[in-house]
Amino acid sequence: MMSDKINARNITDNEFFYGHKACAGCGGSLAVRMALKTLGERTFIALPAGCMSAVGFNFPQLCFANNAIISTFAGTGSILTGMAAGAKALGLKDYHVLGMAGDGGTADIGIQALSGAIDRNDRVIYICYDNEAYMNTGIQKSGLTPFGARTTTTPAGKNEHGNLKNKKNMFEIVAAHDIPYAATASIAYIEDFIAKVKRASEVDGPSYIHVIAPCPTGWGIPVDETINAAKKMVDCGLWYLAEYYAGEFHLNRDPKEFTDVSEYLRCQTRFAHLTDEDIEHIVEGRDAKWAKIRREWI
Ligand SMILES: Cc1ncc(C[n+]2csc(CCOP(=O)(O)OP(=O)(O)O)c2C)c(N)n1
Ligand code: SF4
Ligand SMILES: [Mg+2]
Repeated sequence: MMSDKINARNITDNEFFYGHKACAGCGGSLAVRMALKTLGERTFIALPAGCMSAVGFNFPQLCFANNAIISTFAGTGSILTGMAAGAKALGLKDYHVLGMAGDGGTADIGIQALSGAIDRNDRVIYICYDNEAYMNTGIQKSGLTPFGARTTTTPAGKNEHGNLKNKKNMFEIVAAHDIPYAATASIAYIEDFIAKVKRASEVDGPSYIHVIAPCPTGWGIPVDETINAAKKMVDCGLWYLAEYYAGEFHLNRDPKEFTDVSEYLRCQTRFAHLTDEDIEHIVEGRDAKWAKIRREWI
């Protein structure tokens, strides 16, 4: 897909999300900040219950320069439809309708509203910032929590080794709707993320971006390790950078060699309990997934 080049050098100096109360090193706040810098001031943003709305709307202080609203937890997709219809009815021109929801708000409680918005073919951009748990309420497991992660609802001890389920694949679930544009991203590969947000803004219909945004508080990493953790996740093959458009998947990055999975896992306290067998199981899952990707997408 073509789009005017926008990158870390020529992106605007204007800030649209500042003064918020996110923890130091919060990956989600970086995703919101960079998405809004890419899309600009005439972006109407909806955020459901979750960390980004909790830290962004502190009455009487609104931390968004844009027109921003908190949606119901389950309703991001449907509120985007309403915003798009409202803007059209007012005859507005040159604007974007953006939703930014967490992994719980997207893959669990908000999945049917998102599915409906895609089905209605509304011109809306939906970004899931994925920190792999319900962070705002104290780190509970979501449908996007990975295998082995310790959360308050998937404890780890002698007999239990954290979450027993694999992460849902929201990117491929969304692609199965035959959406005009979907992508995966990581805040560690910020130029790739920015370019994908720009492409999404050029689509005449719904678009979806799934961006990994580590949470130092929930992952148990130092606050200055957010980007490194996000990078390691891509480089060790537990996340991939891809797009879906015109009915096909496109892999954006195909590492010749993966970095060490255990190095990625062991830098986070949420995985501290994992045994060598657990890690072997995770590596096997990674290899099976990449074999399928390389067979079917390249
Ligand atoms: C209907 C409803 N159920 C539960 C809640 C409580 N709640 C608020 S934020 C949140 C966690 C959101 O998790 P996620 O979507 O992953 O976003 P994050 O907090 O991780 O940024 C929950 C459970 C709510 N506000 N509304
Ligand atoms: S708990 Fe995590 S996601 Fe929430 S504001 Fe803090 S770092 Fe960000
Ligand atoms: Mg979350």
